[in-house]
Amino acid sequence: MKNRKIADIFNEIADLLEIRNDNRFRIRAYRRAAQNVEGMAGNIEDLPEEELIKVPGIGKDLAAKIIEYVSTGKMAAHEELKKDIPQIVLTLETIPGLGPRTAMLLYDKLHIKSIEELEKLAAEHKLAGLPGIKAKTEENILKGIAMLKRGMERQPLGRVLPLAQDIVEQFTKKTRIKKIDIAGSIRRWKDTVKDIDILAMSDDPEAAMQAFISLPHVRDVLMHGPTRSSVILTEGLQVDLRIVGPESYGAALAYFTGSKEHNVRLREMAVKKGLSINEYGIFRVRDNKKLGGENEEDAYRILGLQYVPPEMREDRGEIEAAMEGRLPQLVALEDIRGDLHVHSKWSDGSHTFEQLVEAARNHGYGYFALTDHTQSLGVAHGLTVERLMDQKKEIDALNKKIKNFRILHGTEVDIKSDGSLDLPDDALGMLDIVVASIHSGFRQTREQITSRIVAAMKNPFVSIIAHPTGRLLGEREAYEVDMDAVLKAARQTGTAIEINAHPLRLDLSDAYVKRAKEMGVPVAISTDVHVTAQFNFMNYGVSIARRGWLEKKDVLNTLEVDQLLKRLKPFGRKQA
Ligand code: DGT
Ligand code: CA
Ligand code: ZN
Repeated sequence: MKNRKIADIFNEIADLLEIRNDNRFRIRAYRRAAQNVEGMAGNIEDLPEEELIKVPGIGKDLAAKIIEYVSTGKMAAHEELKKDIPQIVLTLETIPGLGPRTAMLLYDKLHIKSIEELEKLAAEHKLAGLPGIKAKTEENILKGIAMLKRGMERQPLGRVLPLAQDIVEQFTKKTRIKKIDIAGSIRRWKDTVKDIDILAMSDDPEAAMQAFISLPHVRDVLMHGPTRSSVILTEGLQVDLRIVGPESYGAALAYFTGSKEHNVRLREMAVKKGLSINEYGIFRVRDNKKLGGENEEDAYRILGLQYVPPEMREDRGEIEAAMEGRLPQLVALEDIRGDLHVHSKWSDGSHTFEQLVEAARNHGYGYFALTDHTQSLGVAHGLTVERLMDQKKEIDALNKKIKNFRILHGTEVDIKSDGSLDLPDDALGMLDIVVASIHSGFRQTREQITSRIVAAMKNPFVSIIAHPTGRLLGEREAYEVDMDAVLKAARQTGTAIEINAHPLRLDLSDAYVKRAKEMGVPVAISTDVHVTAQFNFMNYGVSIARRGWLEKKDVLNTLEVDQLLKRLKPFGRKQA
């Protein structure tokens, strides 16, 4: 599948155009195309031109470029642009927070040849004095480089999970496998992942291992044995495969799912009972009798614990809860009835209301909230009050036409730098739902950002705070914010908090989600759809909710629309 590769090239073309200070609409067109190609279902290389031009954001010109790439492995326009701009400028631009212009400037003035060189110069304050570079900029560059290095160690789950699934699929096609599971942090749905751990059962481990190390993804083989092999993928990630027999499959699955901290606690409990647990099974120490290990549940049962779902295995109190029989009944994907953060063509989304309704219905939903951006976000075609009212007319008309489905009219109102909202209250008051979020001023102090969000929550019409910490995994740290103060204000004002399910956001993160639950703050799990395929991200959001111990009753969008409107601030808003 070439979708990802083509999206990367379009993004790189946009970067190159940005470095050249090219037309911003042209730059935006490439970014939008990249977003749509990446979000497409199916292989882009299978589409003929007449189908390609139907993909939103792809016209004749970009369709031709895609076809050129599929048939030749290159895009002339991309190669041409790369000629003018040294590779190092693009490399510097991968440093989070460092824009294309600064990258070009650093190259022009200082002829920087590597990130290490830049790091050294910034640490020695040798950048200050260049146009536009202050002491604070040097500090931000150092932070960005540290983040880049960390990002290379851990990748977002949303990148790694599809890759892991692809490897499992290709592997099981090549050789006969009786059972296979992805274990480790991926099975626990941790937001970032270091490597891929796979466990399998086979009658012919040697043949299976041979098939594994010769998969097309494999760049290097680090270790090759009959029960364990390790490889490095062309994408740079390590994959460990272990093959075990049926008698200890469950024990191995529990062991390699982790977390290490959770497993350590289980082993300590075992020791106190005269038992021992390892990746082969659970044993009675006195006579070394094997008591279990075939199934993952065995150790929990023998220790007198409830079975702990993988997402909870972090030693955050789940062992105590399992001991006392009070593990929560975790929310599941099937419980979700709608999506409360959706963009359309009216702002920076790619689809029409009708297309969004069809896609939401295919997910079994009964509603979604249309929440386009507001006026101050010019690049995203944010809506003025006037356009918002036009939009309302269209939505009202469409709602009359469609059966058994409701579009809630809302907005994602920008919380401006001074804490005021980007639309007046009388406009907000006409909507079914208001989602508020921060899109600028990320470098304000902790006090400033906290009071901006609290001010937004005090507005009587703001129903939900979206992506509450603003992080972009691998690209941007969360802004400084006192989340405890935010959660407290959420509780006082009845405002809900979003788990943004976009796999590069996963914001709020799991630990804060658990805190929100403990404080009685309602949560919405939303995908922030910009292309219909992104409704699929709900899975990631639900997993974060599960990692935060949420049950169905803790999540607003498990409710049917009428119940939802009763529970959403301002409460008891007009009914359908
Ligand atoms: P990460 O960092 O995203 O790869 O996270 P994990 O949890 O996948 O960690 P990893 O790949 O180092 O190990 C996979 C599982 O294997 C881990 O969750 C528990 C188990 N494990 C690894 N090393 C140890 C160890 O030293 N002691 C114990 N008890 N378990 C271990
Ligand atoms: Ca791992
Ligand atoms: Zn949004």
